[in-house]
Amino acid sequence: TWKPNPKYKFTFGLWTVGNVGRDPFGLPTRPDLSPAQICDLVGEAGAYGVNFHDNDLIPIDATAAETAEIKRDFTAALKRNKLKVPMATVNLFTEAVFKDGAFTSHDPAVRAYAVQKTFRAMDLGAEFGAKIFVLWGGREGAESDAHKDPYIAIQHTRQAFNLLAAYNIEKGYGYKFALEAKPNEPRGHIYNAVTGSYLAFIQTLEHPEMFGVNPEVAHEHMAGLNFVHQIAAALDAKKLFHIDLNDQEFGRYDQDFRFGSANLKHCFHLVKILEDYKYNAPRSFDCHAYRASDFEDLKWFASGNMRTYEILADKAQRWNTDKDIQALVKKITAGDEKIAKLLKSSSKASVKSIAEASFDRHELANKRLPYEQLDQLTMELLMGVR
Ligand code: GCO
Ligand code: MN
Ligand code: MN
Ligand code: MN
Repeated sequence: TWKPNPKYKFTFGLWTVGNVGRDPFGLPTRPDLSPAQICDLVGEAGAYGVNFHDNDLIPIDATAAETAEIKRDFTAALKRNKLKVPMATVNLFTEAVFKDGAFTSHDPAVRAYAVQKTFRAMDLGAEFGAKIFVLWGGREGAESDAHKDPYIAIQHTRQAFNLLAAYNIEKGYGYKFALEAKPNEPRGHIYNAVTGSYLAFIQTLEHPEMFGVNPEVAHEHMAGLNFVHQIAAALDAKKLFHIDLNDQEFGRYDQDFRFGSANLKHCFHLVKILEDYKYNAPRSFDCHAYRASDFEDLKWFASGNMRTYEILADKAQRWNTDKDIQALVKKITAGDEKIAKLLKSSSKASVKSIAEASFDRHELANKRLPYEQLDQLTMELLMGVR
């Protein structure tokens, strides 16, 4: 049971399952896996596909011969595991040249190099059929605003995104760019810190239709925000091009835990909104196994992410069909249909009717909202006793 259903398009970044357990304080605890070994692991677990940064697949200093061999091995591994590559991205954070950002570096040559590196990552992704290109501004930020003018940084970001869109058109790649916000880490402050910032920023680009967002659970939780509400905004804007699923204790360092392992209730509501509104792009797990885990445990990590999603999708469906829960939902959402209709229109007639209507606020306040009951039933469903 809970075998991954391809309809969910579960994917893993090569860097997620391939994470070797290095952290700022400690050395790796697991051996390096090749891209092909990662494909075998997630393929065995039943994933739909894998994603990569340019340099997860091809080391930055690889020779032409090495590159060709890696591509050959990777292609074979994709094939034997029936894996797709729906998304590709670019590493603009590891190399020292990006120590003060890529698209927002002071140095125009660094900015141009970052754009060129992204062009090449787009070429690489296209070779493997990727149609979504994620842009996460790893080091686009500052520790102090004395260092960089944030107003100019926004303009530099726009210049880069416009160039990427132009390249996408010129090459006919048909990419949709998915912008990923993160509030802090690895910089003290990061520009476009939350998903909502990008939703607004997209409208200022030369090709807004090409750009959407790639929200990540942990990133909004690091900022203490409600992730599900960010997803609602992205869905409403028709801009949810991709999603990074993982988990994270609120307010802590960047933990990248297995999906659903820390905030099950939030994850339930997340799965519910994705399923209710028929999100249809890949569900990508951007997390890594605990540092203490070994290769065997990695398999639990990989399948655990997908199992939790499917179990929560099942719970969401039960919630939508649970008689007691739905009776409560019906009660709390019921209201005067004629007034609801007025509110839907901003016509002169609607404005006039609303302006002239009479309301009894005391009577309106009397409506019962049995929220304790509804939340408890929700929790009991989640705890498995309904
Ligand atoms: C992080 C980020 C990254 C990005 C990835 C794709 O916290 O490290 O979430 O994992 O998603 O680099 O661009
Ligand atoms: Mn992250
Ligand atoms: Mn991370
Ligand atoms: Mn991410």
